Amino acid sequence: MAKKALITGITGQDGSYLAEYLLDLGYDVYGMVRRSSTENLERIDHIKNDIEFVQADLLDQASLDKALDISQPDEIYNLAAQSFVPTSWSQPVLTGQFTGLGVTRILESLRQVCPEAKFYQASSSEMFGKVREVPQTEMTPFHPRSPYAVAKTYGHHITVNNRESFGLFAVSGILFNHESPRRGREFVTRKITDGVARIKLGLSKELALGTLDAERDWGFAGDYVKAMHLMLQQDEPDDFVVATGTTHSVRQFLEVAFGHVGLNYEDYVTQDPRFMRPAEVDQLIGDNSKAKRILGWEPKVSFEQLVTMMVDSDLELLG
Ligand code: NAP
Ligand code: G4F
Repeated sequence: MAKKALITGITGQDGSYLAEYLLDLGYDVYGMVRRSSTENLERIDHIKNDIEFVQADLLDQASLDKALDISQPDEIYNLAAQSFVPTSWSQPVLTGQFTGLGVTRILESLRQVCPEAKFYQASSSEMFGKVREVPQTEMTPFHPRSPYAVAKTYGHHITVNNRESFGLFAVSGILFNHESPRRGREFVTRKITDGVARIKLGLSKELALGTLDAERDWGFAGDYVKAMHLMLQQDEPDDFVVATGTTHSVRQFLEVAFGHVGLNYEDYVTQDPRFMRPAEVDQLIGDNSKAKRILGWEPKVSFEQLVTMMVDSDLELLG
């Protein structure tokens, strides 16, 4: 019999890649979606007929109970969250509710409805924040720098706590930034590749950004969802850092993206205080040796391949 997976956040970037991957592996895929006045399935339009949708919201316990009861999953991937860091300063309570307490709600449902199900929590390198060591490993202490990161740190600890308290197969994937042509346009990578395409096609004249000095360990989302799946196939539940082990600045991203279409970013990019953050995470770089050793996982797409893939996709979309 086919395995059943429930994905929360299936309409998001990672949800779409994970759903594709699990369908290819022969899973029955259930996607949790929240009610919206307009359909919001662009990223999964090509596979939507292969997915069973269940309506629920991370804020509503009864709806989560029902979603788990309907799907009776073998595996739950909790990807749903308010995931944009700047919004977490303007909506800190909502972010805490979705991104933090939402994890407890779904774990409570799991314990009541399907305690044998394996659980994946989408944790984040943002938890390392003002980093205590370089590179960051599974043992590096957390120092979150935004309400988002604080909420994710709670989600991480409540996942580990449920594992230790109740013996659940519950794991936390500490994923560093991962991008793709399906990335939301407000995140810096997609904002840049969309901006490059607009400028190249004569639709725009400049691109306003915040800091260009921040450095991130950027990988490809399509690679990272495979690590999520591998974590749930292990004999013992455990937490893993998923990263490329390399870091680049926003400025370097700009150089590659503009350079790919024969332009110099310095001619187009301006800096706007509106995009500066109250507290910045200056540099992230992950040590993926545990994931390599135990999961046999490694990233396939390089930084340059990622940037050019995103620029080419945006040129095609807008062209
Ligand atoms: P994303 O594109 O922003 O997708 C977020 C998803 O969560 C969307 O499907 C959204 O649904 C759903 N959602 C938000 N609030 C909800 C609620 N109250 N109830 C039900 N669903 C809700 O995020 P992503 O980049 O795919 O990331 C997936 C997860 O990994 C997130 O938890 C994120 O915080 C975490 N993460 C991401 C990265 C990264 O670099 N991408 C790195 C580390 C961790 P709607 O479509 O209805 O808005
Ligand atoms: O693309 P970003 O908004 O991603 P950020 O804050 O690193 O968070 C992403 O990755 C996390 C994993 O580490 C996830 F947990 C989280 O959900 C999300 O997916 O910003 C990256 C960097 C920051 O330092 C930011 O200050 O780019 C800098 N930046 C400079 N100008 C900008 C801009 N970021 C955005 N969004 N927009 C700008 O104009």
